[in-house]
Amino acid sequence: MSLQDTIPNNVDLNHDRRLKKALESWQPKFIEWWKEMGPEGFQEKDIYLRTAVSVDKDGWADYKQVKMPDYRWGIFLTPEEGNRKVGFGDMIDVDTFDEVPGEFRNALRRLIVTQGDTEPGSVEQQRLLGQCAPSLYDMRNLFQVNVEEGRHLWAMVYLLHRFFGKDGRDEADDMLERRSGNADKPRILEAFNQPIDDWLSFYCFTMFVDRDGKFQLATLAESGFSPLRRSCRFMLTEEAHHLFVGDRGISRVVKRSAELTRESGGDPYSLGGIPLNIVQKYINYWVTYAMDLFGGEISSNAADFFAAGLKGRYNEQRKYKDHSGNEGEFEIPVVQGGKLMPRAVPIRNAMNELLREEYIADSRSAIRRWNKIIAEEGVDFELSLPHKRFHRHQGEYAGHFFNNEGELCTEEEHAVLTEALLPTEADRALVKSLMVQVTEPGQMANWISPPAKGINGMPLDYEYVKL
Ligand code: BYC
Ligand code: FE
Ligand code: FE
Repeated sequence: MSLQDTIPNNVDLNHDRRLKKALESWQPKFIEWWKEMGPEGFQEKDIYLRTAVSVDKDGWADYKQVKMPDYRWGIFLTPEEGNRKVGFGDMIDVDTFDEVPGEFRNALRRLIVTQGDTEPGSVEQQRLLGQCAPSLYDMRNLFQVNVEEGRHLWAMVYLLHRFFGKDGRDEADDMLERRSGNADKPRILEAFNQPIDDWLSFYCFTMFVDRDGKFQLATLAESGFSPLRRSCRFMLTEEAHHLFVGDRGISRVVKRSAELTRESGGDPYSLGGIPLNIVQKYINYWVTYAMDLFGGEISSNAADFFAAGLKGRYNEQRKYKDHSGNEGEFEIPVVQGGKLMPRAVPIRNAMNELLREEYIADSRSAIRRWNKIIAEEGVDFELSLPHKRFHRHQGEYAGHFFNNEGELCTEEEHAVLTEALLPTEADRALVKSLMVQVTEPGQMANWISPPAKGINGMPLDYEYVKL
């Protein structure tokens, strides 16, 4: 573990001088990008942040007040485990690879670049949110998420520099060139080009888009390419906090909205709260973009990744007996002659859909918890997940129109549904009108209820950001 180095790491950078030099020349470009595209207006403030300082199960994190540009972005891989065999695909029981096999070079590079590109994308999307944070507690959580997404970029850039030579260095530079939402050089995946300019969007994003991160990272954490597997394992420990921020954020909004719905007799906005049907629309919006992130329902890319032992299934080792992925088929409805018809697809080609199903099940359990909160307030309203075919831009269902029951519909019907089920300009304006920055320690904006407790055992009214 080299924590004092300019780049904290547990990959023995000191013994690879060329790599170290290459990363040290990328570092100032990263910092420049961070200052330009990271959280606006808070770079010189002291923030109570957690920094990764080791990969031990207990106590890998150090909490203290730091300025974001001084955050110790480092390279951390979980330790090599005992069993060092590829766990699935065509190479089961072959030794895991510590170097990139030539025939998988392009596939691996694509996976790493796609993963890496999301990280700075999310930081860019969230850069103005500090200015309307509902509390110092939330503001700090936002910045914590942001610095960790920055570290996730470092994790992927390390792999690019270490294993992909000049191509890898070029890709690492391009990560700092693309920009969320930019027409000429957008981020690769569409969810990372959608604006996030209010906190309801932020919570939905960390709940539902970071959750795609959890599932994608989990499949890469099964990878036969050891450095990728070990990088993603450690990223997952940080990801848990991002999901916490999203899940609890929505819980707190839902609780406050339900309270104000009850108190106002059905018009929470009159008391400064967000109507629950608007919360539902925001959920629909972000979940449908998250559905796209799993890629095509039927994908030869996914089959190739699996065959090569690069990207497994969720909980591949724990959940499945057959790891070849050659047994059985998965039925996927496809559009044929204007109708939805079942098609039996070999499991390997259905990997994206299997993962999407895992994601849906995970998200459903959160929806159930939120509905309990609403019921406890005595309000008659139920949240739900949108149908996986509704409002899709990628895969089998893109280019067709589906209603929220998953049935084909006409373009006109779809336009009406879009208006009813996705945030309108007026909805967005309403939410935005409630976004006011609250800077008094311990105080909350009126539209959200307080969290159950503070961070790392600190009181709720601790000054998490010193303004
Ligand atoms: N937008 O065979 P297909 C996270 C492209 S989130 C735009 O259907 P495949 C985070 C696709 O690239 C986790 N393009 O899909 C969260 C392909 O293009 P080419 C991110 C898309 O390849 C919050 C074509 O369509 N990690 O970490 O099986 C904050 C056909 O592709 C989209 C990963 O995604 C889209 N949504 O699967 C911060 C893991 N979907 O090759 C961070 C790495 C597909 O024809 N990536 N396309 O030009 C992958 O595993 C796969 O690339 C995907 C796509 C699952 C994304
Ligand atoms: Fe991340
Ligand atoms: Fe994340």
